[in-house]
Amino acid sequence: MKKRIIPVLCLLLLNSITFAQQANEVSIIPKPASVEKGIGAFIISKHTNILAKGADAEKVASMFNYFLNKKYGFVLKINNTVTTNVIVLNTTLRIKLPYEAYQLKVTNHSINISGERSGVFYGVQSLLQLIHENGRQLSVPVVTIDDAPNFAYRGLMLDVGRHFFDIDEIKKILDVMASLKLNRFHWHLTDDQGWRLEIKKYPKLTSISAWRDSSIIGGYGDFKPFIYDGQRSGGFYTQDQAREVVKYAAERNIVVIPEIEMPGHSTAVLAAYPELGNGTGPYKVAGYGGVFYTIYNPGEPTFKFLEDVLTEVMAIFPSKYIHIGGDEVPKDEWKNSPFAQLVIKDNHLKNEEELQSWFISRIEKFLNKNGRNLIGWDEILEGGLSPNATVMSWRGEQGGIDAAKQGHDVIMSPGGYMYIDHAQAKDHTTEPLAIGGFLPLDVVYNYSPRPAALTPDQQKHILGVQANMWTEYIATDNKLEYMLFPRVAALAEVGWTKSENKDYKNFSENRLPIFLKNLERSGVNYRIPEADVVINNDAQTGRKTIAITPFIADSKIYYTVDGHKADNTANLYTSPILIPYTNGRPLTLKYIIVTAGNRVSNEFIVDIK
Ligand code: TNX
Repeated sequence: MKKRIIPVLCLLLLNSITFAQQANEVSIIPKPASVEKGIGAFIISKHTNILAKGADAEKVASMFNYFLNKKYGFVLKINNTVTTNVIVLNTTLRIKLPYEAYQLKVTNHSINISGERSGVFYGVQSLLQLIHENGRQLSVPVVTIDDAPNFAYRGLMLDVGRHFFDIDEIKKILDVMASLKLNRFHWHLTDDQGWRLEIKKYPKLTSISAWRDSSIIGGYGDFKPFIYDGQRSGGFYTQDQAREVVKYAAERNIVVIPEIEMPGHSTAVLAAYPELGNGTGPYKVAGYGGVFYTIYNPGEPTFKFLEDVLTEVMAIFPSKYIHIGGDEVPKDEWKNSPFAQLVIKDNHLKNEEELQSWFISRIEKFLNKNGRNLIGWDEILEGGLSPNATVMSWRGEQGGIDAAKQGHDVIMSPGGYMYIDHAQAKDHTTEPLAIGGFLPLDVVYNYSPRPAALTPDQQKHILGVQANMWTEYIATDNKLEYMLFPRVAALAEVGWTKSENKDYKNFSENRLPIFLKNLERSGVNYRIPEADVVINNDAQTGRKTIAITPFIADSKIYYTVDGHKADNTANLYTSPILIPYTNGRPLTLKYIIVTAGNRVSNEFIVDIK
């Protein structure tokens, strides 16, 4: 008898644990435009086939198998004759859907996804998120989804100049980006602290500029004077590796936009080619972050160098856009340089701002001549915008607003909403070292990239949105992923989902937990969000209670209220905590969250008043 009760109990327990993921649940990030739920489910078995209609569909079918295999360890047969128990990928619709839009129809007998290649790929990503695992069975709820993006440009920038991340890590991030329907990977390849791309014509860029001999420990303000670790670090991508990343991204509907910084943030180049500076050397690859005075001189050899570099860059990256930086350029060196002053005079420029603008316009002409468009940070507005430039607005939205009013395209990436290098808690002592600031998940989520200050016509210039990951304080893959997730999931919904369909509560409470479980399963690190902590009056005892609800329902909470550290030796939370008699003295709740997969959160600290 006893023997039978235990499995039944286990089943019941399992059942309640997986409650949030019941077979009829539709949990997709970013939230689709329209979802109509039906009754029943399609069961994916080993006998299920993929039917690919169209050459593009065949390519998507193999990507579908890539993701299936990664998550569940099997692939489906691609078979063009079957009619039942089939997943149809169709890129041959006569009435074409717009780019990236798709229709996904799940019945009890078949699944149909149609659109153009990009759309079918995204339909597959939605399907992957719809799959529920019940024991060894995979089921997909009956549903009809019609979906299309709100913005064409949905980007993530990664700074590999400050710290180098290898291509395996880049690919890992590209996989998550694809699942979130993000389609632009802005690769910040050069900075004062490192040059990361092999350039055949200038080998010293990788033998010298790619390496710093030391880095400061702690944050910029932690030790004055700085304390250095004395560790050489750096790295670079070969052109073959960069091409591999471009291909890998393209298979996932992601365009890689390379950034080559100029005329500032270029100290690492000057360390190898000091003749491109303003005579203020010797230069050294920087060992700390910040804004550096050492910039390129505006001479012909500099343009020759940059055009040579960009020529190799364009041969690797087919992207229509090439990012040329342009941010944070102190003009002091140009003010003090007789040569730079001569260039100003010869070209009838008013000042150093106009010299920068002249500099960028020359580069723009070169890119345009080669069929490419220039993107720059919003400082490129100063001294006049190059005629065809697209502006990435980071110092708030104003740069973007000004540029759109002048008829230029804009990507919104304002610091207050999209700088995911900022800390994820107000109390920095509970977080790993970050650059500072405070950018919680809900602030990212609630950002809307179409400023009300623009007319509907001007708003058409807002191509989309991007979050930026600057890495001066991020040296490990684990920390990079911790800073990226879950905020990048919020970014995805900002870029894809129409404002009227956005709802933070639904995102964070219903869908995010499932997304985080999937991340955990694919070995991606993330920050475990704070639990919901609510103080209530207990009707029975008349005493106050603290209720703690973690985002991920089957996690454990360990807590203290006596001021001591919360770790796995602390009290296990099972039901609301009765607040002790304090005679008016303040108490502090400390708790940690441990997920079912044994990931441990930071210690969270809440004052109880
Ligand atoms: C500003 S945003 C920078 C970066 C820093 C970042 C730190 C921008 C175009 N430039 O060089 O890493 O702030 O948040």
